Amino acid sequence: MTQVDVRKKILEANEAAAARLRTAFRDAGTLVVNIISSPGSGKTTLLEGTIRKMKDRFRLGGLDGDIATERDAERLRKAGIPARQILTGGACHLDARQIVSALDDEGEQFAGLDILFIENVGNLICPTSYDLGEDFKVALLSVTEGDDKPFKYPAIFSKAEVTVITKTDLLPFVEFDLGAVRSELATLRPGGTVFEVSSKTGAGLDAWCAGLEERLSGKRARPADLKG
Ligand SMILES: Nc1nc2c(ncn2[C@@H]2O[C@H](COP(=O)(O)OP(=O)(O)OP(=O)(O)O)[C@@H](O)[C@H]2O)c(=O)[nH]1
Ligand SMILES: [Mg+2]
Repeated sequence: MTQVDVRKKILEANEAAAARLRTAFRDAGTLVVNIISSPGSGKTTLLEGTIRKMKDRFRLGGLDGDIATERDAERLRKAGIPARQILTGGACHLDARQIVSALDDEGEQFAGLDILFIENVGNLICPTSYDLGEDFKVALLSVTEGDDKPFKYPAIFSKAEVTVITKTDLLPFVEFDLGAVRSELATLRPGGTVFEVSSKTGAGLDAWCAGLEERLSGKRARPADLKG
């Protein structure tokens, strides 16, 4: 079997598991958000801020993919939601079967959530190809990474329905052309949504949370035969 055949088989198995997850999430009315970015762009910090704003009104849960350490799941638990770390043993992305087994292990804690956040392994390339049964992918781009990232890593920014530009409090200190980034994102993902957020100052967090609420209501309002 060639390398191409093996990769195809892996992706097909992932698609099958993701389709089963999507059906289960649809039946449960859970909105699932797959968050992807380079290491250190601010995924966990954005989730901590989101949890502070939403946890009193919504049942939230988190799955955190990492190569090593329980640190991110601990941070989310400390912020007040059930969270589980998935250690990938060196792999640079999460796959749908890991999500299935994490949810099987967690049982009740993760049943009937309003929103499940999946923080993928910090990487702009590998997680792009793996469907986790999510409603949509969110790409984060911090202003400290450089404004060339959507040009250099177009696949993730075209697959993500939502891009969050993070660490905007640092804009005065770095060279980052917001206009050029927004225009490239519009080309890569026409009709996509872009939020600008600083988890440090809280700027933009309300709009991001309102976007999540809107998506959750939209998912639950859709007639059963159109849900997917
Ligand atoms: N100034 C500033 N720093 C931030 C902001 N958001 C996150 N940080 C800092 O950026 C660093 C990385 O943040 P994390 O949230 O851990 O990043 P991450 O994407 O979860 O990282 P990995 O899980 O390792 O991929 C931390 O030192 C945060 O305090 C922000 O809005 N402004
Ligand atoms: Mg993290």
